[in-house]
Amino acid sequence: MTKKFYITTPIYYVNARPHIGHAYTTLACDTIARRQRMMGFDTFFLTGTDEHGQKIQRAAEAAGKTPQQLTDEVSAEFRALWDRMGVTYDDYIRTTSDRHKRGVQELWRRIRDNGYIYKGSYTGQYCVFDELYVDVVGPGAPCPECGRPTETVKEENYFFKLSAFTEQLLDLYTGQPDIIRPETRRNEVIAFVRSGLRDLSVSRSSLSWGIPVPDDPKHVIYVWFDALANYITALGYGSDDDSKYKQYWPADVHMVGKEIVRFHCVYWPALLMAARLPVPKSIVAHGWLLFEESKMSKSRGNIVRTETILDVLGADALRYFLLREVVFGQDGSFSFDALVQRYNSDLANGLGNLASRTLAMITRYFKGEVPYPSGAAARRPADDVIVKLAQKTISEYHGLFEQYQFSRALESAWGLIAAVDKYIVENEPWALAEKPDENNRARLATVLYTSADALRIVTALAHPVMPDATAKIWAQLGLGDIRKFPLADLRWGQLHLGTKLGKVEPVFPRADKSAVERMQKMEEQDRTAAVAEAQPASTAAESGASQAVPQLAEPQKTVAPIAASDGKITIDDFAKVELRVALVKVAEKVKGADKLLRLEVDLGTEVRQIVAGLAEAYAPESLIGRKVVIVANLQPRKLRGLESNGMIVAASPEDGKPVLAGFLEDVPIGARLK
Ligand code: ME8
Repeated sequence: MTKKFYITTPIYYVNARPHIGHAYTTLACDTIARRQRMMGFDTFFLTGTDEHGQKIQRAAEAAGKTPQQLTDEVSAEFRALWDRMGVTYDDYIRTTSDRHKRGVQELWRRIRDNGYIYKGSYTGQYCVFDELYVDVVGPGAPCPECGRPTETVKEENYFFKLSAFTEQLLDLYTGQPDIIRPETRRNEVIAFVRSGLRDLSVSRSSLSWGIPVPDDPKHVIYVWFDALANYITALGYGSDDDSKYKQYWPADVHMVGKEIVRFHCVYWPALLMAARLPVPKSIVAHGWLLFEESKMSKSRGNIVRTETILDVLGADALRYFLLREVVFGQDGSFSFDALVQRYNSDLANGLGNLASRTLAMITRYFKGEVPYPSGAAARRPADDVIVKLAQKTISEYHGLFEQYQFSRALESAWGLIAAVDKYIVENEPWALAEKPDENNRARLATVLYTSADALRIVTALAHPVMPDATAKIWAQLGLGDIRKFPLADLRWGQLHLGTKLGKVEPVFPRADKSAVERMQKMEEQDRTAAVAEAQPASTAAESGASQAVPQLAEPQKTVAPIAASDGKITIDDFAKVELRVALVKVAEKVKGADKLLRLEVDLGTEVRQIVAGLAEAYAPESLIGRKVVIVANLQPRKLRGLESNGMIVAASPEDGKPVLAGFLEDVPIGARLK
């Protein structure tokens, strides 16, 4: 009987566009799914989007859209990107779909009917960014997960009896030791559970953008309860046809980033236990992709778009880079320089060069038909070294891949490429071809067969990582459709005598220096375009050091003026400027700059760093705890090496000091000015 394999990505929030952090998880899952299919598993690969909750509702408000409009747009954007990259997902779940809503409500009823949901009221802190109840800190305190300020929530809620599952969870982690990987994450989770679990609030009554609680529609189901359930609702749980649920659940792998381990390793298994459903077999957590030393994320404004890399180097290059460069489980840095360097050294000069030189020589010396080593006389020990190394590489690669050690697996395969390159140089097939007596001919056949079979082996192993390029090399080797190759049977010597090669063409053209510049430029242009879309020309002006102070200076050259010819703007133009109330949490002088203060301001959904030209008018301490107005959708920029993410609004008298805009009545933080 064919074994099944079910793998999932997190479902991504639709408050922001996809970036290569999201692509990292999705591509890792796609690689695993492709490999499992080649290994003969009946594989199901799920991805999708997480579309409910306060974070999305606020993002929609900020964008001047309904939540449904925003989620439709951004969810489609994620999906289009995965399609463009050829991601082989089997289903795409959206949490606003009816099938999902039905399944979530069914799960709720089941847990409730089993006695694990009760009504209570919650007074405490909530982190909107993480959609997390934080009941261990006081009002205004930062979220222990992300450091952003929390909001006080006081509302009637339903609670899930999480505390009842402490022992069962600990037994699960012991009885199923591989359930959480890597080990460091497992230890963190165990320590968290041992420290004692409190019951979890699982509904919101001050929010409408969510799935109604069955039999009490004043409440909506907590967004993480809703989101986690996607892993079963996508399989038809709670619907008339749950055949896929029966076939594929429990999941073999939930792949997640390290920041959402607790939701997946504590809350999710406990919810399933409460519903008396099987728990997942494993949750695998990877580290973060960093850009300029900090986590790539929209709120930090340091994202790299996947599209830029696809346009310049293609999907295979990105896939290879992410899996080869980043040690899976740990954080890894992304840079365009490193990407291009890896591309040239490992793909253009490595696999690409081995393929083109080997196949070109077979074409030239053997009329494009695979020759076969003839007789012991033509063999040398060097040939056996390659054969042995290839055999060792196959088993090593499989072993490492199964342990999610993608980087080491690829390193091992590329070790074989390097050995074959050296073998070709040392055995000089071109010299053998020049004196074509019988011995040399046999030797030439052996050298080229050995090289070609090693190339075939690396190509098969690398296929799940680089599906397009390897499919081309496979076809050039005359072997047909690589996806049909049973990877579990990969052995030395499966390349048959007389196999007719396909048309030999280079697969990885070398990238020159301009590739880096082009990608950097594309990213800059994208950011500028986003600003142009969001900013009227008159407010786009900020002059260098005094970013906090709006002054009517020259508009940035790249920003298209959108004011009408009479100098007036329309209400739509104004609506593009996102003015919001923010609370100053931190204020300090910027070293070596008389006018500048570095501020951290809380927007309710996030904390931003803003560098403002206020130092001559305000002492830093006097600003802490003060509510200010900020332009929240300004393109980030660097001032004195510090990133400034927004602009503080102040009146700017001709010859006087700036005076901050403020309010006479109290206003909630995050409120929009319009
Ligand atoms: O957390 N480096 O969604 P999300 C590596 N909706 N991976 C990154 C990354 C980075 N810089 N940035 C994002 C949510 N990711 C919830 C999940 S699941 C039931 C609900 C990847 O849009 C990584 O997989 O914030 C991370 O866990 C996920 O995107 C977070 O996506």
